[in-house]
Amino acid sequence: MRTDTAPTPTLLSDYEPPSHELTSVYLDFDLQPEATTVRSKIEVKRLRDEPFILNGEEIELKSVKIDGKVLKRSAYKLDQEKLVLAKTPESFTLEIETVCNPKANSKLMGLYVSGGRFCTQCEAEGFRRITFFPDRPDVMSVFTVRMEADMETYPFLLANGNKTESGAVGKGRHFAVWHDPFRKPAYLFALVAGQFDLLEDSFTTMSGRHIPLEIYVDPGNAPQAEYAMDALKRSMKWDEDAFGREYDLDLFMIVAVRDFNFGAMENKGLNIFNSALLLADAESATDMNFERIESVVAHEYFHNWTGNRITCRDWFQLCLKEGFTVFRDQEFSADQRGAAVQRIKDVRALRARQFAEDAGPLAHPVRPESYMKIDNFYTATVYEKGAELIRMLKTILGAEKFRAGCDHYFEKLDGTAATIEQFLKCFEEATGEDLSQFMLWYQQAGTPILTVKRETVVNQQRIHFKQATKPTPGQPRKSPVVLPIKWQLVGDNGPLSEPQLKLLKHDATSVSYPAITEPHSVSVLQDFSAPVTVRSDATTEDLLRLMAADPNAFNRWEAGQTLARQLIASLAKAIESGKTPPVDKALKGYCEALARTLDDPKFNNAFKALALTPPAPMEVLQSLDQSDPLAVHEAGKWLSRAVADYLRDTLLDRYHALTDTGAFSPDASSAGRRALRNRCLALLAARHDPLAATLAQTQFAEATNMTDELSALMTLTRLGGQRVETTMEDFYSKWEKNPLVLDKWFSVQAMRPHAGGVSSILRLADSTRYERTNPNRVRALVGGFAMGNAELFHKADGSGYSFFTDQIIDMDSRNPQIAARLLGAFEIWRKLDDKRQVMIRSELQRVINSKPSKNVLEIAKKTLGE
Ligand code: B3K
Ligand code: ZN
Repeated sequence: MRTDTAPTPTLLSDYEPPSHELTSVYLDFDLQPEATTVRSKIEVKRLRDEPFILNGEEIELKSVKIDGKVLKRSAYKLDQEKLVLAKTPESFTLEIETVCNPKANSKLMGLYVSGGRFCTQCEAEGFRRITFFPDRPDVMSVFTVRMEADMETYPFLLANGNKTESGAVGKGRHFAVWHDPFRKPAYLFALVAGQFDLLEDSFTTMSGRHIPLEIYVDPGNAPQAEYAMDALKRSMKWDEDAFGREYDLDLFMIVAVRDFNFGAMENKGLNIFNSALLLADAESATDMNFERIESVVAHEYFHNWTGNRITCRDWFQLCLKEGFTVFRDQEFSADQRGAAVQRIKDVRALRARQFAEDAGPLAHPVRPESYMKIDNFYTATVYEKGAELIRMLKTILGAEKFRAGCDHYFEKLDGTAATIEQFLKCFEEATGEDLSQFMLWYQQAGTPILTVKRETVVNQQRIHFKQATKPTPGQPRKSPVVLPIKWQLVGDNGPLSEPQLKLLKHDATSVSYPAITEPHSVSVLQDFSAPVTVRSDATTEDLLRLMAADPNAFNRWEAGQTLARQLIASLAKAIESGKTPPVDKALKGYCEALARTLDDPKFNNAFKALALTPPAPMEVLQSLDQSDPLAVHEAGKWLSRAVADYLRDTLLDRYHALTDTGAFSPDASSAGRRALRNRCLALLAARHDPLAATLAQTQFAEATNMTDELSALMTLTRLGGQRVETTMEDFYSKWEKNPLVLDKWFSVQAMRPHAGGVSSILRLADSTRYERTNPNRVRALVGGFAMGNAELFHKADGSGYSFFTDQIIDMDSRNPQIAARLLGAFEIWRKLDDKRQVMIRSELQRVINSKPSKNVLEIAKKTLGE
């Protein structure tokens, strides 16, 4: 929708309970790609004497009936966004007939066509694009759905719940009726119709119920769904063991589609997935793909309890379901793949996306208080920081009390649409703890800075902890939050104390311990016990000691990252002022510590690969004041080169020793081995080792799995040279028929250095190979470029910014959600040098002048600070 006037925000403080209750909803779909008729029959009870508001967008209203009587046009108000019935009886039957055009639905919200199949996406506000309805999560009802479609083109007709009827209706058409006995909000509605291959399995629940499991995929792809099926069964079992949660319906279905705005959707009993997060086999999917599939399958399944049975009262409470469910999927992955490695990966992602958001113009609380478009609030803050809050709750309460709180929550609020206040109250009731201060974490934006200082007082040593949070948009003053700090003393040979937990509730606190003569350091915030930035007085010597001896694997990794961040920051300064970076003691110590980690049998390969991966340059940029992003990028490369020079022989040795000889397995240990081996290759390439190109070329030619093939390809593109173009084309021809692998090809193209500069990316966007209507393809090219190609995106002449803006404006005309999300790449602008700030501001103004959608307008204005 194009807007000329400033749209009004929705406020949490304006919340009013629904005026009408829906006893039951019956929907009848006559499915035709260009004109689908939807007839609804809803039993309504009036709760308050107020107008009944039904949302509706881009659908054609044919008729409205109350208790069987057609309403005259004067009996209701209708505009672009809603249908209002000013006066209604106390209880009545409402019948509405509408027509929509699924084929023309390029926003991919509501009912649309993907690859010739009908599918839906209703969260957050897509149901209103199907029929007029009180489209808000606190209006829950029992749904029955009948659909009718051409039998040959659409042999499978699916919806939520259980199938109660089906059959032929003549003229080559058939029908099915589905009934979902669980009350649910409209955003969990789903319908699918089309031709699929079906992968079947089953799961027996803890009470002995036999649940058929069905995964629907494009014809020919069933074997690629086997890993997802296995992950589903493991998730179902895990939720029973870890949270006592059993599946409820008689059937669980997943459908994979190619055109999807995000990863997947937890519709009751009928999850719909982006095929990129469901399909995998050794040849076409990387280990990272397998890992993501496992966690997203689990995430959507876990929503059945945290999201579906207990849903959100309003969209401000989104973190109630998302934060909790991300926490649950992280715990699941930790159990499946190893806790330390999982924690490191989760924290890396948090720092890269959420910390950046919290420090920039789009910062908002985990529970926001105002929005223009709720689609813009499916953010790293709501999801990832939301999960950190649940993790802290568990740390503060302890595992047993946390579980008691969860059990109480599931029992007390089952079947309701709840708030964060109600959620926390359940934990207070179950444990007797006072969580009033904890609520602040949900209300206050910004990443707290935790300052740690040591002091020796006579024969006591003290550690002082202090917290402060910088102002964020709309929140100039911050209060202290309750901060769980896990800490431990570490000597050269390991721990000198047990791990301790200190709660910092005010601005400052301290802990003390008897003086120790032995040299030692403090390992602070073990396992990242709170989502904060640590500023400590730890010296290089402390960090090196922790890298060598911290018993907490996460903090061992963290010490290396802290040191690397400091090194990159000072290298960047040197580069920016035209000096040659010095090779100092810290750098040497860092390299030696990495060498020891690489040799340490206590750590697995996955951990070692992470230890050898320095922080992303953009993460370092966050901690600096207005810098040249390319200098930081150069500094990152310089550090990798220095590490590779130091470790050269070991890297080469490991590269060969870790070569796989057996059959492919996606398990954590095999994936860890491949990760470390490919990390060794990338480091050798970073020093432009003459051997690296040969190794990468051979690996590319001989790879039997996508992880190795793609890593080799990326290494070759970084090394450059004449062979890159032909290798890229070889990869293209090999995978031409597989759209998921072609997405990978596009992202490698988007992220690689191009001699032709930004115009090479423009050529890709203009080529017939590019599908501008497909979100995965757009994310691969435009997202890959903005987030993964610092050299071209931040090019000093501004050509990267200008290309990016053109793409956003173009995308916005079709799919505002995707355009708005990609536009987030500009949120970094205040961290950049003056020249780049001016260029990005003018690009954002260009976006605003293009009369964008509400989604894009909100992000552009907020990014500019308006
Ligand atoms: N709940 C969906 C996300 C919907 C996004 C709507 N803009 C997937 C998930 O988080 O599980
Ligand atoms: Zn979710």
